[in-house]
Amino acid sequence: MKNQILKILKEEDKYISGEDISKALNVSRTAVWKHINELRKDGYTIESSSKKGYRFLEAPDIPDKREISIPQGQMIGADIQHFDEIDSTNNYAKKIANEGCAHGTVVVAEKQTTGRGRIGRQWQSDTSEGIWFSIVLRPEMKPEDLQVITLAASVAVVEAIEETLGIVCGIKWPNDIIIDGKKLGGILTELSAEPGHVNYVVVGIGINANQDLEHFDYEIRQKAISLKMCKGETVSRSNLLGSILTNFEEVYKGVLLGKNKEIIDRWTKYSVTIGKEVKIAYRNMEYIGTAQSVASDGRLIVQCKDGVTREISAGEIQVRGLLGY
Ligand code: BTX
Repeated sequence: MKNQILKILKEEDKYISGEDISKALNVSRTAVWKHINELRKDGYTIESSSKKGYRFLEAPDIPDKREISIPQGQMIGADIQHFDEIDSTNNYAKKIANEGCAHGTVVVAEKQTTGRGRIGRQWQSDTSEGIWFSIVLRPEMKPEDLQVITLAASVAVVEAIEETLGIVCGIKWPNDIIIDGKKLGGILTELSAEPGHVNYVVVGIGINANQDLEHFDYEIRQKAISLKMCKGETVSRSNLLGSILTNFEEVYKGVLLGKNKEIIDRWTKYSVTIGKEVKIAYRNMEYIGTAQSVASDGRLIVQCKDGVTREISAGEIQVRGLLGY
């Protein structure tokens, strides 16, 4: 009911009387008044006048389904579940995926208490200044072909940031979103699969949106950056998330159609890894070489100094730029 009232107020765009709202929704005027007060508690600015009724003024920047706009019929984000606080959106997404939630379900949280990076690392996400979310996918693909989904997700993110904010980011293979050599965001892809069959994939994405430098933990202050720090002003998390989900729908369809080359070309445009010297640490071995390109399955092709060309899969190794990013 609360959200129906909000919809009416937003559509009206001028004063509408409590009586008209109550008639439209077939509820009492007291109920309308109660729900309007709840919307105000949620952060909505709604003006009221004893003679004219209610008027919608401003929405809070909360990335939930009320404020994220995506095209009609889009599957990614058709169901958006928003939490004030959660352990990790990836954990919750995996739980509901196991319970059978729909392809494209999105889990967003204002704060994560145990946000995770790759290989057991922590992801600082204890503040609603970031965009922390996970997308559940049910691709009809073989497990070994999934790597390109992470690259597709980073394309969706960097293109959305460029389109909505005019900021051009870099991507460090496979999934670090970089600005000025500092980390703006990252992607943690997890899956449940059996031989030859994928049950689900969860793509977890974290983007630093509105933090000031001192809001980052001391240990990561030298290497973290936010969109606000770049732009010099607060950015709308709900706008950006809507744009990422819309881009992801498009790029994910490309994955299903086997348009890997097109996706990798788009990814390469933003790459800060290709052409650079990299150090690969893998099973107590270290190789140094030049990152040459990304294969159609998403693996990084490195021409190593020992004369061997190696194809590297995410999750197996760490790639570090020797001379920064
Ligand atoms: P990663 O393993 O590449 O990066 C983790 C490393 O990045 C940490 O060890 C730390 O040095 C640094 N770091 C931690 N927090 C931040 C931050 N806020 N900004 C910049 N650098 C940081 C990258 O892993 C993948 C991160 C995915 C996060 C999303 S959020 C939604 C979803 N839920 C969840 O638990 N994880 C994902």
